[in-house]
Amino acid sequence: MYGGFRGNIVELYSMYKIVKPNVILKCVKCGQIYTPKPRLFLCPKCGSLIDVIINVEEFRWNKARERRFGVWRYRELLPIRDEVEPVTLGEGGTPLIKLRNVYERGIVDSRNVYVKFEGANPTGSFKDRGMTVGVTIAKYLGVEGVVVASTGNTAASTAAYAARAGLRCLVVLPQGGVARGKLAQALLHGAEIKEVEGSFDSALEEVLDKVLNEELSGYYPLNSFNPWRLEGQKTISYEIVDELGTTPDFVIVPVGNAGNISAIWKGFKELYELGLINDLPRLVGVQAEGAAPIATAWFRGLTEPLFIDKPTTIASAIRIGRPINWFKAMRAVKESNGFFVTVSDEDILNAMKILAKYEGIGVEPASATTLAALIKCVNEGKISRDDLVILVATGHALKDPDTVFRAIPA
Ligand code: AN7
Repeated sequence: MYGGFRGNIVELYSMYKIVKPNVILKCVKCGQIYTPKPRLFLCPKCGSLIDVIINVEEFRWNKARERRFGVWRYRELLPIRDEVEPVTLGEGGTPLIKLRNVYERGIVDSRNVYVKFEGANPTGSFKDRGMTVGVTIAKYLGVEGVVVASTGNTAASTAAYAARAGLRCLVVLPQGGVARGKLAQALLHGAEIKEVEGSFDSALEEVLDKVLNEELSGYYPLNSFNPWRLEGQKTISYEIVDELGTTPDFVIVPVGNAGNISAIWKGFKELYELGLINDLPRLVGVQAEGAAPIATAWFRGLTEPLFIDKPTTIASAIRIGRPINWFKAMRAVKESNGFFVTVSDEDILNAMKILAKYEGIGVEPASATTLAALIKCVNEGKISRDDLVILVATGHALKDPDTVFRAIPA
């Protein structure tokens, strides 16, 4: 008992050295409030995930814009104390590219579409936004290393930021399920790689079990059940508004473990609650047909996902059957008056080729789901041709060269 009590005081102290005093944690389901603790990931009362809540005093675009375009431009809206120097590689500040040619050529009947090109991040995916915050916390907590389960991009990003911070990195991957560019990055940045049988879901289960049983006590977990990491990812929304000066009608996001769509919604909602935007966008979550536990449940009007054991899709990044953030994501999409869509592997490959050939934008298959979804939604009349639409293109084409060679034999 005494040890546990002492541990809590030390944890509380160590956390408030890193996060601002106006930050609390809140259970997403039962609403219970907690003081920030580095390893509070599941609500002790009801077992659900946790959100970070920041009581922002003031945010002014003008002041923020004196800083470089990127994650740390929005420091007032992030939980990290001003005096903490972040572990950064210059993440965020990615291009917002307006599509031109696909409309003119009659390929996509929508003329107000922008791609938020997250492939331009330091390791080539949006994960870097989360890792700059997550690894900063890990570094100042003084842990030995960081650990993640991953379909690839999280591994690549964590490995790079851990290297930058001088921390060890352990990545747990589904054997044979990770695209080669991502595996190469994890190796190059010096991660220790452990492969498990089955899908990403088995890898995540292993990490979560070990973390909850304190078997990996020297290692700080940075999967998206870690709410601090998602604080970095919410800056995608800040940047979209910062650059457009308005709220888009639709934001289309690929959904795997469902952390990113949850973070994006949190970002927009915070701007709305601070009076910085007057409207909220509608969110469209996209899953691949063979890996659609949330979308299939949504179609049937269910409020809980239909988990699947063997997810299949060419888009290995989102080959996930038991998304841990399902509750946050379903709530976000519902609150936004949005919806979920599924797309076939054929549509994904086709969309990937269209973006690359007609617009010069090279994305990996998971990201191409967004254009495939837009085409489907425009055809079905769910999105109209003048709507302002953002496609969140989460990862770079170089991540998965093998799929390109299979789709376009050289
Ligand atoms: C390119 O790297 O889950 O819905 O372990 O790499 O927040 O999971 C990757 C996910 C979309 C889905 N696009 O985001 C991992 C991992 C790309 C991705 C997603 C991922 P979430």
